[in-house]
Amino acid sequence: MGGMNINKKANVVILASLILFGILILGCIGKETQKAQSVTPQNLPQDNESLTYGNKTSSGAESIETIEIKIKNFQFLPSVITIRPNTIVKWTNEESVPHNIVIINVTESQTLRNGDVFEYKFEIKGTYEYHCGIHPSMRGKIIVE
Ligand SMILES: [Cu+2]
Repeated sequence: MGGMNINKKANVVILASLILFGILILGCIGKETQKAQSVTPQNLPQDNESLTYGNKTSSGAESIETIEIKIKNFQFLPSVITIRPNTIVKWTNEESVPHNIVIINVTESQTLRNGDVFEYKFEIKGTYEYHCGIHPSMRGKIIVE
């Protein structure tokens, strides 16, 4: 009697293990099928969103704009711009004559040769006058408000 009992118990344990094992395998297959179905549609739009977002911002949640000013024919184009605080202004020298940017009481760029770029981020409200240090008659104004 005692021996039979142990055998029965052993059978029950084996059977239970097999059932558990089966459930585990089914569970894994089920999960994997679900994954394969849900990954593609869910992740694609998210990736696209973050790519677009990354292009617009350089730091933090607030988007930072960049305004471009061309230097051409001894002129800043446009010569007067109005921007919001924390906007980056980017000057590009588009002619063969070297120029530079002197923002009065703020900063001064290197000499910009053809194709060179100078960027400055205006964080504080105010009116900023600037000129070319090489050709002082070239003038411009940045209004931050
Ligand atoms: Cu100049």
